[in-house]
Amino acid sequence: MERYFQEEIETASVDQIKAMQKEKLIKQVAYVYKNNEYYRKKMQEKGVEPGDIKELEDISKLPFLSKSDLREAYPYGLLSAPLKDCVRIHSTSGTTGRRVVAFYTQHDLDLWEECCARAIVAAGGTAEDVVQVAYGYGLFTGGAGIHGGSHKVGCLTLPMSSGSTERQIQFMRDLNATILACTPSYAAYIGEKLHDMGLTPDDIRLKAGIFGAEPWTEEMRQNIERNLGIKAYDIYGLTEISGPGVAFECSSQTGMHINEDHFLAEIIDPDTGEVLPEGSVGELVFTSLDKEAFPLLRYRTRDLTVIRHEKCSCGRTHIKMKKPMGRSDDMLIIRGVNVFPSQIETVLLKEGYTPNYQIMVDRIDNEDTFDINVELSDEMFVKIHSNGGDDTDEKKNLTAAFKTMLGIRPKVHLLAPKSITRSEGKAVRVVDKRKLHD
Ligand code: DLL
Repeated sequence: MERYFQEEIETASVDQIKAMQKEKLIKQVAYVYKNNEYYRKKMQEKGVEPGDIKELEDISKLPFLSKSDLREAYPYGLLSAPLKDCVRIHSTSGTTGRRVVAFYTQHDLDLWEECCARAIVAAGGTAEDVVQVAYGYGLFTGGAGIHGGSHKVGCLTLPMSSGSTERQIQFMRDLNATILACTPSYAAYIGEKLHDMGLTPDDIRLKAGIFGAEPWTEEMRQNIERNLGIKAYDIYGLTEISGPGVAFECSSQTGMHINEDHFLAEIIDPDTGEVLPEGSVGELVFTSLDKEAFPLLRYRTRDLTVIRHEKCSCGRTHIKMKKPMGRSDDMLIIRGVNVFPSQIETVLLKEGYTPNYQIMVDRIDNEDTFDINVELSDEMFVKIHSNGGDDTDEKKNLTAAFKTMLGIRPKVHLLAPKSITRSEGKAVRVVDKRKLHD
């Protein structure tokens, strides 16, 4: 029987949810207008007042917020509650520009942790479970969010943080961890390490994994499920909106339910900003409905996905989003063609390679170069070397598979096992040297 953390709200009818969203939206807009000068100015510039928001559809009258607003308003400009009422900050691991800082009151932390608790229960978690949290702790939201959710469910929580992989496996075995929470790339690494230590999934007690914070493919899911002997669940979120648990996968694994009682989702055309009908691919935009410290309205995530209401076998009624296919700013344009790292991952795992790869892009003599470093498994390495080290056929076949998927031909390099640095957090898949020349 399906279990829920907050059954009444997780299975409420669509009409009930919409009515609740409308009431909360009206209140949240008035609250932000009153308490946040930065957004009030944006609304005034657009000629919108809180009184104009009477129906859910009126949300399209509100101005968007984007990462550049967050940078401009750093650190306190988008804070909507008195600093004395805030109890925590988290921050994103952005590589360029100023960091983004998000604030939380105790109410905001409770709301966020409840969302994470819903995700843990949807992955089969109960008070009997032992949750090993191997997301990073600190400014990153992964560790703290799942940790709080695990407490709310009443699980025994192992606050491991990421890294020290052998020690992770030792604790996993000694304390009989049943649920692992970390990035999918770290889960793949833990699976690999388990194998290297001469262990099999039978030597551990894990039953489920809650993996997110970066895009990962269905092929990667199967790889992790096999290597760890678990069912792997996806979880989505972003610091600006709270952290992990904005959306989470249930037993049907056909998309992630967005916690719609707290976060209102829209899909827009990333170029025009126009709201697209349900079922279209576009950029995901979130409006928080009941936060106090950092309630962003119409925040552009840059994540590309599809959202859809559909009857779900788990009984949850909240709208579902597909696995994001990547961020619009992760998309590479190489020789004029759009390339997502997830497409490379799909090809590699389908063709029997490891998910350890790196994409190298550069511009030489005004032309894009496109190289993919692919790491061989021990078995493949031995096979190639027993043939005298000639990997021409393997390279040819893999290059052809990439050409079919992408439409352009990369230069493939097959590397020895363990030559690509493993990730303990979000994997770095792309080295784009063209940016250095700009
Ligand atoms: O990654 C929060 C999180 C922690 C989510 C742990 C899930 C688990 P940020 O560091 O602010 O927050 O990065 C947010 O990561 O906009 C997406 O581009 C990407 N992302 C997060 N979850 C997924 C996922 C955390 N399941 C950014 N699939 C988001 C694909 C994801 N991309």
